[in-house]
Amino acid sequence: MGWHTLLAAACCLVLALAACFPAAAATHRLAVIVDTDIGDEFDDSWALAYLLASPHIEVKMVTTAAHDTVKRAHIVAKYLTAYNASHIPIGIGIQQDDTIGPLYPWAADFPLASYPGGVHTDGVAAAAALLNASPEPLVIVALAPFVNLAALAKRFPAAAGRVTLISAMGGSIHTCYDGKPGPCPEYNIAEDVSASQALFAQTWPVHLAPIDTSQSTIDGPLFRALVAANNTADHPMVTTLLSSYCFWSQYKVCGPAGMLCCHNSTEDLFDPTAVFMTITQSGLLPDTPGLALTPLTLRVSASGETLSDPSGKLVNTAIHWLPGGEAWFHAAFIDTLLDFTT
Ligand SMILES: [Ca+2]
Repeated sequence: MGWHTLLAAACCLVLALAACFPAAAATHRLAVIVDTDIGDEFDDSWALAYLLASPHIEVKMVTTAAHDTVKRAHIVAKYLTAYNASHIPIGIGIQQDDTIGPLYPWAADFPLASYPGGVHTDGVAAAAALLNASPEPLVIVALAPFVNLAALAKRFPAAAGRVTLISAMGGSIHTCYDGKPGPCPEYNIAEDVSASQALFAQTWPVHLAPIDTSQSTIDGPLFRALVAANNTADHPMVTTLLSSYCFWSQYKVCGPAGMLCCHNSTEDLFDPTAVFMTITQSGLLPDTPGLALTPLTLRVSASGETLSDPSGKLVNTAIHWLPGGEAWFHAAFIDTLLDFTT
């Protein structure tokens, strides 16, 4: 019995879902560009793995966004190489300063210059060239402050016009962090308000996964399935993820048993929720319980709130889970990581 079958059976049992997973094989894949600020919070690392492991997604390029985008490119290159995906080009986004999170030393010595897929020093121009040349529609999965996307719209409007969808983590509608009442300034929106306002000024369709639905963690049997796969030959993705997660969390220990926190649960899964939204809204997984997208007209305030405004931008916003949707997401996320083989 394979991991997929095992976990599907387990999740059916644990979560009392009527049926767990559709067939993993996909006849068509959604082509995406991923824009990420990987290296700060760990959810980008989970999200990048989820995108690469999903049979429904084809990653065409990864661009790095916000603060030190060169250092982020080292992290992306190390992950893509570990996942046997080093054919995917990397675009270095707009460098703002040398700020980077705790994951960077994990990848600091990775040789960018010899990365097989190529590293573009002007990642915004590279994304524009890809958009112009692509024979298929491209979705941008936006997991970071919108610095690069605002630059894309300003510098390359024709290419920006070819974006079929921005599928983003961002915003706060009714709920703020840790269940507090919203709206409030959410990081991806508020970090660069002018960029977010520029994003909202474009005509491109936007799907948004706000804090309302995207702050959750996984622990318990599902997370233990990941830990059980750690350091096994069949699961190099899980092994890479957990080793980098433990590095990021500085090998902190939780509880009296001396367990590493990184072997106990995920951190908040903001960005993976946006990936789940991207997959389930693609039409490639009909009849999947997931996120209910509600058309809202929103504007970005000067302080970075996403406020209802009749004259604002129409944004399909994931403010509710369908019944069973969040449990389905958690199980499908873990299962996808476990099913991945290089
Ligand atoms: Ca992010």
